[in-house]
Amino acid sequence: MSYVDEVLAQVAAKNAHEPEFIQAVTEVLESLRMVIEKNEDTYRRNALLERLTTPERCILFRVPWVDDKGQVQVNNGYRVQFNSAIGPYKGGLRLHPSVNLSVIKFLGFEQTFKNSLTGLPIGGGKGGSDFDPKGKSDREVMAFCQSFMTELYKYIGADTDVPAGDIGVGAREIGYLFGQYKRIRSVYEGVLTGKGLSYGGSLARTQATGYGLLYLTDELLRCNGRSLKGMTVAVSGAGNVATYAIEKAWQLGAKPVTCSDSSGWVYDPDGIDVATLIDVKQVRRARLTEYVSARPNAVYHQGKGVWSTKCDVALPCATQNELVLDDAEMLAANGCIAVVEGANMPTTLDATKFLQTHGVLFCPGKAANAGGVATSALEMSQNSQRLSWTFDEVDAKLKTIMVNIFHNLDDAAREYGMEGNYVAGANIAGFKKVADAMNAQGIV
Ligand code: NDP
Ligand code: 2IT
Repeated sequence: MSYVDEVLAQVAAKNAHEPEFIQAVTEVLESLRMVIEKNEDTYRRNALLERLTTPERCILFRVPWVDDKGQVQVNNGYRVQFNSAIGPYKGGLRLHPSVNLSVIKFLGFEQTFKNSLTGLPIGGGKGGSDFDPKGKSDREVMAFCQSFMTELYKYIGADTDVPAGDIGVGAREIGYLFGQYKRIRSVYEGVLTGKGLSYGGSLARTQATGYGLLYLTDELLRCNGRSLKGMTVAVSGAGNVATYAIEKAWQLGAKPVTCSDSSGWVYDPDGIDVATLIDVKQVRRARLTEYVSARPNAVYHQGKGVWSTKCDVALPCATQNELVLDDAEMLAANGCIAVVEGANMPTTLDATKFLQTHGVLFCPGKAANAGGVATSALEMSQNSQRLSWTFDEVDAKLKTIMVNIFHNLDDAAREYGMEGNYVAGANIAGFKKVADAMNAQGIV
């Protein structure tokens, strides 16, 4: 049996109850076959793949907090410190009822490769809780965040592990988490990113994931003889990534026509209005039905269905496994030319394969959404320097990083005779730097 197959079988057996983690590992290891085969004996002897697929540390903890009725609630807290070969652990915190160890491990594993692709010195980590911020008062969210940090602070620090936002964690939650860390540790340091601008945040971090997604999409299309100008774009999600992807799509001459949340989706024939979307989702924290009330031509559909929209480019920006084989078939049949992932692992393995074999350009999230964490690393640099850069400076660095990421994937795929396979390109380019660093640091 090849070394890759041996490790895949081991990972599946050892993590049998963790489907998302097995899915992420399968995607990566399958596309590393050619790289591994070149050095199979050394890698096997050093158990490189076993080490790469086993988190350095998983921290699981109880998060008790008191709700507005005086009732004590208990949630599960997680921080998976996956790989610190190239820098301190770095990755977001997710607050969503679907969070479990499998989800956090898959995200931490992906983050390791993504962070490597940014070219910046950050290792991979992820955390979160099954706490649902929806429908909670500000006080309840604060109580949860303070309790979560009261345990988490023991394991993090500006040079150790630097969490940030993800689903359900935005400026409000980062503020409460930062306040509690500072209170307990009496240290004012860049221990979290995505901070508010008045206490060490970076300009353009809020926009970075969505903007970066579009910078990469623009370069991908340009290098394939196309352009975003005049294209119709279907976007899923209505949160941080989706909102600023929609904003940048407009700025680059495209027309974004959809967005979605966990209840339903919107088609706006005039294009999604960013100000209305921000008012509904960020200011009022309301459902997308409110968007349609403000935009008479827009149509609201209950449930799933965003990928049935005729579009040139599809940008899944909500959550994992939201674009399945049926969706891929519909997109291809409707003439979609590119699927670029804003979310982490939004496309299932069979849907990815279908798109790749039916002439649809496909770029995975670990490359396409890396602008968020890259800008987080820029926030860390600014905090260390005790300086802050202008919006345009950060945005220009972000754009350069995204264009470089695309060319790294493209070059890596070509080097191994898989031109246009950006999944393989991303995994190979991300893997090489981490593997080099792990080899250099001995058996740890
Ligand atoms: P937000 O919480 O801001 O928004 C998430 C959006 O996705 C919301 O519209 C939410 O709907 C929807 N959503 C979440 N879970 C589900 C679900 N299970 N089913 C259907 N819809 C769902 O999160 P972000 O925009 O920050 O994150 C979106 C994706 O991008 C995630 O995969 C995240 O890991 C990834 N990502 C985020 C980065 C960042 O910087 N924030 C960086 C890189 C990747 P509702 O409003 O109903 O909750
Ligand atoms: O998935 C991701 O890359 C993020 N949620 C952002 C992580 C970060 O540290 O900014």
